[in-house]
Amino acid sequence: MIQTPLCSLLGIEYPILQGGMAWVADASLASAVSNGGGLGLISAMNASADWLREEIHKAKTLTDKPFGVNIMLMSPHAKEVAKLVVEEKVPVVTTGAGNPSKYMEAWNTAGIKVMPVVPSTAIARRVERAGAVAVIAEGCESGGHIGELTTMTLVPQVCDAVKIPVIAAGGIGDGRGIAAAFMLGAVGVQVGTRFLVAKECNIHQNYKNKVLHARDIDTIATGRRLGHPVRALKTSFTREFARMEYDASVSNEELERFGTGALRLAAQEGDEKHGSFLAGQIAALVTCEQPAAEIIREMFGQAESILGGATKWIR
Ligand code: TUI
Repeated sequence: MIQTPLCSLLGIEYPILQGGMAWVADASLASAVSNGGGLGLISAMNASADWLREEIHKAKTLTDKPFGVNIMLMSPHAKEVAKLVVEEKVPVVTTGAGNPSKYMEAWNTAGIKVMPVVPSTAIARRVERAGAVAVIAEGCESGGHIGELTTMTLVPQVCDAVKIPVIAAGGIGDGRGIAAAFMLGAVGVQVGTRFLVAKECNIHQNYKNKVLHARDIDTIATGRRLGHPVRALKTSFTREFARMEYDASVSNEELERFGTGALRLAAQEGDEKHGSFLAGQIAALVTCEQPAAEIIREMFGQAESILGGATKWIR
């Protein structure tokens, strides 16, 4: 059994968090991951506080284990959602796509454990000073909004930069990734892409099929021109987005408009033409739909046998 300080910090059995994937991570997926011994998270994405309140209530009926909320800081509703997690006594908040420092005092006063996703050592230090209990160092192998550094380079540097525990994210899809994360100094992992095909994940079957059939080079990062690169599976949508990005006659506003609504179209409608199917570079390793609990057990079983044999090269 693999137990790290993250398990006691969060009251979980396996040191694994489910990524707070927009339009994907609802009460169904989050409660399944929590029931499976990890920490499930509901994504607040761009949704209103009313939507999130309902999902939190739903999750409370589906699990008696701890679960958290991921707050996407670029959301127009970030402020109201930040208040709601206090009212609802959500035990854990992860944040993404920005600096959460202005909310941290209120969250810490409420006893919420805050674990921001960080793409660099500077931001890791900043959120540690603001009161984060841990940081999630996310490399650019991951799906969605990404930074510049890979998991392999970011995780050890963040471990050296802060005293709080570090969770590794980006490119972790099986037990080998978990074992590697521990070698880099992390006390746990965050996994997104592998949970896209969890049985309890309610995305459109087209989305799941795309992940199940992806090859190693089937993701692309677009949107660098707008200051927020996003990794997704290659589709006619990403090809057109990439073309527009390099076309000087297309304005930033047009480009933003072209991308609006694309996450929902992928997740809910399975729209291959207009949807943005966010996924990480590990998608090719994901080959079957499974219950979330089975994904967790399988990943940690593999990690245990790798770590158990880790001394085989030492003479
Ligand atoms: O947030 C994510 N992944 C996401 S958010 C998302 S929704 C979205 N839709 C359209 C455009 C952009 C996002 C889809 N995927 N991952 C965590 C993450 N956070 N990656 C990078 C960061 C990050 C970036 C900058 C965290 C902090 C940060 O700080 C900047 C600053 O100046 O403090």
